[in-house]
Amino acid sequence: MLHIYLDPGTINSRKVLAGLALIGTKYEYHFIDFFAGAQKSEEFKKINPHATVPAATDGDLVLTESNAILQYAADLEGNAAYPKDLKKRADINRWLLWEASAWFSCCYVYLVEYVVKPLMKTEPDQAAIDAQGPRWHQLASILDERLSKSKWLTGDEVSIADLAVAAPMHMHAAQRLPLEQTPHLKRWIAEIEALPCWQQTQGAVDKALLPEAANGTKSANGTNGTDGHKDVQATFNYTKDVQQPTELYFYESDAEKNIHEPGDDPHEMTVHDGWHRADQFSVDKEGFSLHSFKTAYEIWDDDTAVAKEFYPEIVDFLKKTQNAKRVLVFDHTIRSKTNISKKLTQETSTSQRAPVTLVHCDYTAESGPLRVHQLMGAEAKDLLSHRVAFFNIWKPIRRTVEEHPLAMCDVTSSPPDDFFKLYLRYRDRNGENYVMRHSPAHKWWYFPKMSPEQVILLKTFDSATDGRARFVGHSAFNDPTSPADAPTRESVEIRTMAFF
Ligand SMILES: N[C@@H](CCC(=O)N[C@@H](CS)C(=O)NCC(=O)O)C(=O)O
Repeated sequence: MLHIYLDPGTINSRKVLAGLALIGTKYEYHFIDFFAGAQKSEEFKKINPHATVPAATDGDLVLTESNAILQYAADLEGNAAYPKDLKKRADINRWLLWEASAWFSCCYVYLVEYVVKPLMKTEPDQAAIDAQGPRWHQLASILDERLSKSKWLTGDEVSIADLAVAAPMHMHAAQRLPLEQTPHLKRWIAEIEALPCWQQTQGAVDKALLPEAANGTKSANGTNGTDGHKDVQATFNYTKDVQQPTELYFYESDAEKNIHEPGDDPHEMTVHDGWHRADQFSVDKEGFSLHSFKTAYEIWDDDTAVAKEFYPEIVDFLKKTQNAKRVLVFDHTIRSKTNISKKLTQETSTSQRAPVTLVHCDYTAESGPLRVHQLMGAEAKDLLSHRVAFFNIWKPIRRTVEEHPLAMCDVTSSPPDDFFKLYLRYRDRNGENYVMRHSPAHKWWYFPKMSPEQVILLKTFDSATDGRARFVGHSAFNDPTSPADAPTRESVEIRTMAFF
């Protein structure tokens, strides 16, 4: 009888458990509490002198390598997950060796920094993550290339190599693995996650590393709770829906007196840390999504250069990720240190502004189409006869965001009725935004410590009225857990319209 000694919350243990479930091996299970250090006990070291999990025994055979346990178990049963054909087997073996010698250690850095450290209430080491980035991309691109050729790593059948290689990325959302540039790898890991053997073993992993997700419990306010999530309480400036119109003037005028200004209804709300399900948000459902985004472009104080050199990257990105036929980038705003003292309504400031701490959405059902007419002239009518959507791309610049992060109000928690108009009065024209009335049902999300290699996509208008998200409320907020000496948040927001 095969005996296995492991803690299902660790990468290599989970690999073995999922593998044995795939193969259908019978075994006797011995829990070794990794998080309590039981692998280092004298008693366990008699079985595995390396003091690591997993280990397996079968009579006098002792195996202390997860991949060797998979090979042995598959051979015990004579299983298709480890075929006897020499060439197929050699191909599987080389992936098993590659995983143990290269892939595991690379993915492990992300697990330690983004999952384990928050669990232990210590800060991730950004330098360690940055140092691993190029290696991760190099290794992931090799996997991606392989997976562009077949459904599974070694052909049409799932093998133990698939489970071995998937295990180091088993928390890929919480690990913040940048999967955007490797679409085949992303497709494959989703297929792994649909396997019954993987699903059966997910609960134990979540329980060990993401107790909040597993139990549905809330973390303590403002702390990195024992769950590894950084949910915080923060004030959001909603607007009272009064009889008179809500307005903002961007120039001095007598009419400005006695107006109803937005942001007069602050409420304390919970903001949920979205990292544990970062790749599951969608612009069509929650109204926003998170993507990795690499650019060499860096000159943010030259508007002409931004438009000429950076806008085309955004056009490409939206065409690829949203399947848009045509994309127009029409505006951008830099929120930076030098702009922090600028008033929201400062008439002369256009591309350089301070973060907005007002719950709002940039367009309304009327101002969206109007903007298409203003910018697309004679083509507008035809373009508007098909679907048009506006996306804001929000990207940290220069450094990781340490304060005033951006939060999004999940569209599934904010029905259209929660939005009403804010009239923007300019000297030469009127504009419209939506502001929001408060509701305790609103669910807020943010991605703490976003890096310049990540972007949030916000849907600010959609002409489609088929039930998909059309307007996402959002706001910068004062994160009470930001260190007092945190460097000022610097970001760029790019406004676009996409034609389908
Ligand atoms: N190459 C070994 C690695 C086993 C290993 O390093 N396991 C980790 C848990 S995933 C461990 O037990 N580490 C010991 C420790 O951190 O004290 C295998 O694949 O089984």
